Amino acid sequence: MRSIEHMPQKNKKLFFWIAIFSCLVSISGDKVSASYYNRGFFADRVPPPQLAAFSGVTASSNAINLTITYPSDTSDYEVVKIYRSSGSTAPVGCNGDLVVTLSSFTSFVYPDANHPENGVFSYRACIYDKQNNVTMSQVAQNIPTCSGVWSAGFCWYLGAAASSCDTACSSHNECNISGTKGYAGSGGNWTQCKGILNALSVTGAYDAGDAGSGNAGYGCITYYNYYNYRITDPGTTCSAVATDVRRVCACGN
Ligand SMILES: [Ca+2]
Repeated sequence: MRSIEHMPQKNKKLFFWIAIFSCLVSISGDKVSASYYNRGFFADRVPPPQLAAFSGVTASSNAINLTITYPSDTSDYEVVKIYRSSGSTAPVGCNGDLVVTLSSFTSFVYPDANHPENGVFSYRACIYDKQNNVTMSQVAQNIPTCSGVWSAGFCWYLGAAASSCDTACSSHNECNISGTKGYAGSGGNWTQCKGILNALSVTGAYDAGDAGSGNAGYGCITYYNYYNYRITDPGTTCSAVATDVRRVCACGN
């Protein structure tokens, strides 16, 4: 067989164009190019396919069930990491608290029982392939149940007179100290306390604002229909009982 150098000029050109055409054919077909990727002929720069579905729901006290539905083809999946953020703002990128790392891909319900408090949590799955290409999933968010008044990420109740928040929340999945103290009580501010009082339809009473020490840890309260105020010190507790006043309590649901 003659080498290329000894071909007539016409044959060289034909040989050249056949070679170019063959290359184009082999890299244009999806299947062909995928097999080249898989064999490592080219670096895989194609991120894995999206999850088919991703959702969350409050299941029980401090437990959120995440339903993870995989696409029909997970051959490009190497690992799936699920991240969580507190509140309704989703994790930005693949950051936040790592909830779980998954390496087998059968659709299932993952119970997240390690989140810090009741309330809204947002989740995002990051799907990696072998080359570390990543696809960020849809955002999943638990939908909290609240029989009281939902505001600022907490479920609020107005306790009865001479009732602690532990009592007010006894049939509502416990007193939530992050809301009771941290948002409306001693850890929050008067504007937030007043906002929740208004949300609870406590109107017509005089807004006395912040009040100092000397009382137990009542936090945000209304003194019947005369005064609304916030005890700033000592720190608000769930157990404090305030004679003659009604406490603002964040509960679990
Ligand atoms: Ca890939």
